[in-house]
Amino acid sequence: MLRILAANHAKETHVSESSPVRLEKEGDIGVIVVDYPPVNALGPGVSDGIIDALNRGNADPDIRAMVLIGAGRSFIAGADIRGFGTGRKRASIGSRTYDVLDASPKPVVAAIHGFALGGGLENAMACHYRIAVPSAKVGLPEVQIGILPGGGGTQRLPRLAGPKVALEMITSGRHVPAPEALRYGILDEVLPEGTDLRTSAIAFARRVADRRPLPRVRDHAVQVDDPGMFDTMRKSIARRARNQKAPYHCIAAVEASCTLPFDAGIVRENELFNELENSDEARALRYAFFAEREVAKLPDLGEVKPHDFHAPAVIGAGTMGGGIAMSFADFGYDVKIMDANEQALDRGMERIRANYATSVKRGSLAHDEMERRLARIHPVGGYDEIKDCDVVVEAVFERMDVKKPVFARLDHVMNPDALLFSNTSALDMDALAAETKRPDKVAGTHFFSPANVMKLLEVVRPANASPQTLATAMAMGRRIGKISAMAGNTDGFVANRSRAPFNSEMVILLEQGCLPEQVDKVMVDFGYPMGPFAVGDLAGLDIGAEGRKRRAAADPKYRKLPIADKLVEMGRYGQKTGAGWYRYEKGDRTPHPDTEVAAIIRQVAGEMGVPQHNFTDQEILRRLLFSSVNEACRILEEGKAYRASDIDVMWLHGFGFPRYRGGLMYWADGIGVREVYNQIAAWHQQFGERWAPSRLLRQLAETGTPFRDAKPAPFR
Ligand code: 3H9
Repeated sequence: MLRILAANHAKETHVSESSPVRLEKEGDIGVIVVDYPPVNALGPGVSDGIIDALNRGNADPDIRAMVLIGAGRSFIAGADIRGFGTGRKRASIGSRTYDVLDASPKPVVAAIHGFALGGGLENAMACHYRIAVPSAKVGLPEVQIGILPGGGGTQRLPRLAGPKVALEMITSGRHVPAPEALRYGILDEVLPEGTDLRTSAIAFARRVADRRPLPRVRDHAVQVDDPGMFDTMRKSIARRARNQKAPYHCIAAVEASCTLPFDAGIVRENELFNELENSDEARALRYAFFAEREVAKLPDLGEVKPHDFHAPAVIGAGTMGGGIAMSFADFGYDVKIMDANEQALDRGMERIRANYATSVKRGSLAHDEMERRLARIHPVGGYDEIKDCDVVVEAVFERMDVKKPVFARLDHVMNPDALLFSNTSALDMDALAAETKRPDKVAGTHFFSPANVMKLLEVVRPANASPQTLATAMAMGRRIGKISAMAGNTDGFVANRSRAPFNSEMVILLEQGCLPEQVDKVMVDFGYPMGPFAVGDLAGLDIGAEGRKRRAAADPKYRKLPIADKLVEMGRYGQKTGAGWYRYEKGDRTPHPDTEVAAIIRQVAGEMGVPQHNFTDQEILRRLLFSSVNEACRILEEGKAYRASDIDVMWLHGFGFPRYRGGLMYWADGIGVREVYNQIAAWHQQFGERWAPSRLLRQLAETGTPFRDAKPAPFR
């Protein structure tokens, strides 16, 4: 049903009561407003609403041209991702918004602010003109959720921007800023800063209202300068796209734009899209997309507004402290950094400079941007100089007796409102908070190494932290480009605690007959960028040895790892000493399998009297990952994490778990909770206590409840 909300000779609004799209008349221009918060995804009724408004605009003799615009913070963020894989009804080619916009006899101007992504940009490209505000971003990010642009994007973008740009944009999914999109020809005009988009779009529509023929992207020719570019792209993505279909289908679809007429290209795009929508990879990537948004929600803390922070400080200019300071500087914050003595501070600043210089050398950072970032990092000589900062991240040596006095001192010097965060990766946050008279303003902010690169920020929640402190720590992470996830205050917190059994199991596998290179190959084939032994060599084996010593001292039942200890005793610390689990040639980071390591493994296994076994790839994979699934269940049953999907987010962004497998728990759900339980129970019989199934795992198996639906204990 239509009703007229407002009517005067200048502006009338027609809106169907339930439609998220309305047609407003501004004199001779029809303005089609998509109003479907929060980001105007093409949810239920949006596409039909656009078509309906367009038809009415075309039928109205007073309207000469139309504007398509989004209400709220964005143009259109793309198809509704929640609708994929649900068997939703899809319009057929010829009757989709893209087709109807393209065929409109009156010109339509897309007016873009915020984001025009996926189906949003595809609709914009089906319009006859596109204008944008300078802060707008456009892109076809479908590959990141395991599909391809299925609304004509793979055929129209090459016609507008050329196949080379289209290939790069579609295979990366990158959001392209409006000024860059203008250079590529994707936009017709970027408005001057501060101009009102709607007013300008209406004026633009009036200017072009009578121009004929209408410029239709489908009529452009595709200019192919380098026919070899498709194979070159296939080769260049081979490593990062292994085990995945979508990136290759994206290439094939863009290639089709160069070899087929427009309509046949659209049919080909549709076929390729249909092969992807329900693939395992697309399902896992959609799950990851929503898990990353869910992780920001703190369900038991109520509506709480984070503090605004402006002046961060970092204590400790070591590798972690330096990386944390860089994270602040990278996102525009002036940050103070201090250390116990001047030499350490100088060394820290040198390391920061060298890290930035490496990025400049690699071409990922412009030289003047490096200078700007460096200028934001202010080394300071003492606590007096940071006392006015509003958040402090402590990153001093990882020992309680070193951290406690730092916290006591900070509490003494800092403004009473300042928040005190610690980058500890395992120490008891309650004990640190107890050093202060403001335990409500203390929390853990555990960065992963290298801190300026890794996306995960684990926010650790001590018993007395206020909701606002926790919300601020979470928001701080997001402001500096991290994905913040809340963890309980338990040994190793959530990420490292859930990973710890994997770390033990990989060395125990060696005792039983595996070699490091065999385990690494299985994990790389599974999708990790590097195998766990190669990662160990990169991080330094001495670091893990410290942790094992501490745990063995605290727990007489602690499962020792004699092979790993032996390597460290021999001074094989990894890449930095030229030998670890692998050997390294001077100046080269390539790991080479080492017969000396194989001999040590045989010798220790012999001394321990462990029976030797030939492992299949699946056994290796499951031994490593199931051990962690079991521990993750313990974490949930103890109420140390909110959701199984939070643990998945931690594994994706803290440990390089392949995103197209969703995360540890999602992957385990793919196997099935009963099968996981049965295997763990069998290994419990075979290997003893370390494989005892957790209570939650048993419950889930008994009731056939997937991990993703597990109800953890209330957070504590
Ligand atoms: C596509 O278009 C296929 C086509 O080729 C057509 C094929 C036929 N759907 O991220 P935020 C929700 S595929 C459903 O926190 P931000 C999101 O879950 C699509 N929901 O905001 C969250 O909900 P909640 C291609 C969506 O400002 C809320 O909106 N497009 C969608 O940090 C706020 O999101 C994409 O892949 C969606 N498309 O970032 C773009 N988008 O509040 C995906 C968002 O309940 N979206 N939501 O947790 C994004 O990248 C970001 O959301 C965006 C805004 C950059 C737009």
